[in-house]
Amino acid sequence: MLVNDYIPVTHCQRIILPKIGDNRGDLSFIESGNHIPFSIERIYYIYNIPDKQLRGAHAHRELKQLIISLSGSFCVQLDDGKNKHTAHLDSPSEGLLISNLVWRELYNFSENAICLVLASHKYDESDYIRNYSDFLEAAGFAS
Ligand code: T46
Repeated sequence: MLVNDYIPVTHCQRIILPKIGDNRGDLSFIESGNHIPFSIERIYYIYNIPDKQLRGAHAHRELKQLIISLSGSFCVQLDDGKNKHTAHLDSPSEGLLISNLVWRELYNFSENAICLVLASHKYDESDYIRNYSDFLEAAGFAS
């Protein structure tokens, strides 16, 4: 049984992926509904990231995602409006599950970083919340 790490941000989790290694190298895999709690509708990846670049800085109304560092490393700060947590991703055999209504910021990308994202929905700009106050309101923390 795989043991996943608890993260104090609503429905977010560090997921330890299967890794099958032999003298030819390592192989990891991800199955919808088995290792991640959604069907994969889209895959995208971020690469050639300039030094000190920030990505993300938004939340999603419905979208759930699994983020993996395929190469190099980077940090992801998660914020559900109440709790914050920073994860450092540096292994292709670990994923960070990010639920909907979680503000995320990706930064500290290493020179060779490749960020792979498995997403529960196709791209839809209307699903984005790009203003932090709007995010707090949607998450139920409006002042
Ligand atoms: C997230 C982080 C980790 C598309 O046309 N299709 C796509 O599937 C995506 C993801 C983006 N785009 C377009 C929309 C923008 O014109 O590509 C451009 C850059 O997208 P964005 O500024 O949203 O990229 P990031 O790296 O800030 O955020 C992305 C995801 O959008 C977001 O869901 O969690 O990666």
